[in-house]
Amino acid sequence: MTVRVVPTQPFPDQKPGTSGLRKKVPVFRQPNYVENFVQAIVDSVEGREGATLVVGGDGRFLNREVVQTTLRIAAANGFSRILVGRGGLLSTPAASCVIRKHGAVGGIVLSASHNPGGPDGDFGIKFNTRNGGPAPEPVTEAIYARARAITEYRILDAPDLDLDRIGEVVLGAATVSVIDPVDDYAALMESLIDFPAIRALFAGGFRMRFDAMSAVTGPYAIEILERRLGAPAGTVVNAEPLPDFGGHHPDPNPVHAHDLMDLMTGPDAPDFGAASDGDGDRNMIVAPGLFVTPGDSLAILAANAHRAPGYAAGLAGVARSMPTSRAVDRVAARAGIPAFETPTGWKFFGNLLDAGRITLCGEESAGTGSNHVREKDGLWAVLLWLNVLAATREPAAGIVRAHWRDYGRDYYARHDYEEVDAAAAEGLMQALRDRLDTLPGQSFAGLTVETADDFAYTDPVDGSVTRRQGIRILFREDARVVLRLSGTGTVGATLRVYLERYEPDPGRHDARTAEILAPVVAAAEAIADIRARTGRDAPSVVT
Ligand code: VG1
Ligand code: CO
Repeated sequence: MTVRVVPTQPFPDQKPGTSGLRKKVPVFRQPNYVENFVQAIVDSVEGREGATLVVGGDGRFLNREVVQTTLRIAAANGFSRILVGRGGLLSTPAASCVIRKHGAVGGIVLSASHNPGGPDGDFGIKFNTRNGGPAPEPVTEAIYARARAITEYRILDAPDLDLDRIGEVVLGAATVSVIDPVDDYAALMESLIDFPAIRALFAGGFRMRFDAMSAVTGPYAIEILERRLGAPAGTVVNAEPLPDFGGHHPDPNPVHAHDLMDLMTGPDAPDFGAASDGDGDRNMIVAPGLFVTPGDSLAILAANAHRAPGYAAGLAGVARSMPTSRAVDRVAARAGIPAFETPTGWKFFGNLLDAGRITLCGEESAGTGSNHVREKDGLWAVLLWLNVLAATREPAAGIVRAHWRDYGRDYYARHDYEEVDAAAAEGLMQALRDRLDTLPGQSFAGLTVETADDFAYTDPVDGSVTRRQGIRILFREDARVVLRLSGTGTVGATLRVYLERYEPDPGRHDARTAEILAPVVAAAEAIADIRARTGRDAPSVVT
């Protein structure tokens, strides 16, 4: 097999965002587009000569083709061992697990996460480093710089490999191992979570539904929930990964997982409901009649993690992304452990996890995780919840309500304005930045601004500074508005408005979120002029 050196021209738009390079499928189908970016990644991997690389994706449209291309480029660029999930599949957390367990120098993960797939949907390529986590900014910057200057790529002339059979194949100077995508991950879960207790729970008649949303977690959930934990067949629905996710938006929230919501709010609700996203790193938790916000879920897991064997020693600390509700901070304060506030995106948790400063962390966007891997992990969160349910034998909704009574309730919602004109969205943010200093002391819709700033983060481990991560407006009434632009959208700009209000009084924990947040919504509108600037009367999605 010969290595071909192919001349190419750079594409100017290969800049990784919050989570890798994400574009519409037709963009990735341009000749050399994939090859350029994969070569740019490979060029930025130090010590690749003789090293191990992990490759896999969420099974969406283009997954198989891009896996084949990636294998051929990796084999032509010095890697000696390449691990790839059978069928080209690996969930994001499983990829992180495999990288760590097998001492790989990194991994190339093909996914656009919760974005829709199919010929007109989205595709994505991201790089994870040797700790198993998303590449930090200096690495993504290096990849982008390389992609802008690329003049050639190296690729092996070889036929497609059979990805459906477990085993080893020689590819040029490299060996490709097709591995079971679930094995290592399931073993890790079994080492952290009390499987016997959960098995006893299911044996006692406990029922749940896990909606894999026709995405990558299906095989993982079937193996772990149904086979190893004894949940009845049919517990996992939409379990087969489909290239277009059955035409759905594989985003586990009350809007896109409405079948699950209907079931859980109806008369036949099982004891527990959960869902995961396209690449398996997000989770949604629903108790009968009660959606658990990701911020509450993080706080509840932090307060109860010691019930699972992997966390019996307690937590070193916790972290949340800045727009995530402050519920977990209250748990940390009571436990006397540090709580960190980071910019949006899992890569910012990496240093804290590596340094042992935190054990658990999470984001409002349905991401929860721990130091077991370096990605957020959907199924892990579901298993930790099941562990808590099995250990306490309390109903899920009861656990949530007791938590509110104990710590107070953080009412929370996110309003997304999708596919807004990019210049208008930038204009809105800039106008806000320009008047931040004038806001404190002013009142809007009955709320008085206490502080307002543009969030900047100094990493406590390496001292690096990341600026302009979103506008925070804190009100005296213990309410907060955060505004930022998405770094994962693929069309125009997406404005995210995060709204929250803390309510300590248990007598007021049963109100509708929209009602409690109405003044906060009105204040955000008054301050940011959202309607006029975006030309939208209402958000595209409220979660
Ligand atoms: C969104 C979420 C963020 C998450 C990111 C990747 O980013 O807000 O919390 O880390 O998606 O998640 P943005 O920049 O669009 O707000 V996933 O499940 O795509 O790996
Ligand atoms: Co995801």
